[in-house]
Amino acid sequence: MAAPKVLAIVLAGGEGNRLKPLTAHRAKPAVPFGGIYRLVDFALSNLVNSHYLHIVVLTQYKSHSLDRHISKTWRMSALLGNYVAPVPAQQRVGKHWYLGSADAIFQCLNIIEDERPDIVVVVGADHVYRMDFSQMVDAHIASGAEMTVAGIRQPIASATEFGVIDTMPEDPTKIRAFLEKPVAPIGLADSPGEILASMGNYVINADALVEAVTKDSENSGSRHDMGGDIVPYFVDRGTAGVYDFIRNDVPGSTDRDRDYWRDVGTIDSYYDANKDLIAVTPVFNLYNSLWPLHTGYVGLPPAKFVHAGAGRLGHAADSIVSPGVLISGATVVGSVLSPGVHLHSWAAVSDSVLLDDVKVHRHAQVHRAIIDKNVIINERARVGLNPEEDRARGFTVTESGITVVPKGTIVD
Ligand code: ADQ
Repeated sequence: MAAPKVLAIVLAGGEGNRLKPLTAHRAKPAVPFGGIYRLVDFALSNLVNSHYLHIVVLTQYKSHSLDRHISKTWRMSALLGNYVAPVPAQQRVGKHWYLGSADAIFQCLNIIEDERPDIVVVVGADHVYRMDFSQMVDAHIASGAEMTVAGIRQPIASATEFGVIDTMPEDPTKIRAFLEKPVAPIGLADSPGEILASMGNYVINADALVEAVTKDSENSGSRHDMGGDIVPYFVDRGTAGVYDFIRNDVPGSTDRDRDYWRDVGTIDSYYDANKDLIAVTPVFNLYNSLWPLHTGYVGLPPAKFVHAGAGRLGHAADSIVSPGVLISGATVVGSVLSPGVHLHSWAAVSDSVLLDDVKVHRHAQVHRAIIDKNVIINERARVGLNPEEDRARGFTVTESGITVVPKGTIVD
């Protein structure tokens, strides 16, 4: 059988409210992660590594930095007919923006009509993981389902964050019921403390998708949401299947990171996922060259460490240090430093994530904090050592005590 023609759609228009203030000026998929990446790079790397090279990225909310990143980083060979195209909301069907993720697809049906794919792979843009979508597509075709939803076990306490999948007892590859973010979820029969959560990734027969989102657009009671409305539509038709992520086997994965998938939807989960990268045996391994994670080349010089001695260390340990970083007589432990970060003598940074071009001046201290782009931390200033003081300065401090300093702030 000839390989099916696949079009990939990346849903990248979400607001990411719970990641504020990191999403105050950028869409969630554009949030920097792991030093040199943006969140959208994980979905796009997975698609490209799966050899799906016709990709549209539907953008909407504060999409400027996302569009710029995609256009700069993800240019592919148009000569070979491959592309990654950011598609902003265009109001093609009326004077309203995308009402939800299903409406985003409905408003872009012209792309499906032009491409005439057999299958559409629809993925979210705000998760950190490795996945070979071609394995899911193969399973989808073999199952005969019209729509297949990728599922992963998650703690039952997180059910309000996810679509929850209930499978048929006689055939666990078929979906019997699907509840979007239920408040009273029922645990799995073999593991009551867990649910099978939708990963927000779908494989759908193209003609069935066109019909589903067209009908959905005519339904005034719909929220026009892939999880809330389109998955239940296929469940009602009896043609929705589930693909258990545990089956996915990406080349080069280790036992430790094979099933890694993080929804970095909150400040705490974003912070924890960054920390996962710097564990001595990484929980998520960035160094798997068989499944490379692509991102923009920033054209910066190598990281440099200077001024050890006279009570200064000029070093970093258990940390990720990006190109263009300058550690001059400062000490860094357990942290992620993004491109262009400069740290000066006797500054101390621990258990923190510093985004692009942050400057930390002499004797300043930063602990358990996320410091957004272009922040300047002045001499002897302290961040993350006193939650009350940080809140009084207008910074967000999470329940677990992570301080977030918004983009461009000057901290004294
Ligand atoms: P959520 O992440 O809460 O749940 P949503 O906010 O719709 O759902 O985001 C899903 C994806 O769609 C994100 O990548 C987002 O950026 C994008 N998106 C949202 N609104 C959009 C719009 N108007 N235009 C374009 N893109 C848009 C979803 C599913 C759940 C599943 C979780 C997994 O609904 O069933 O469990 O993802 O995290």
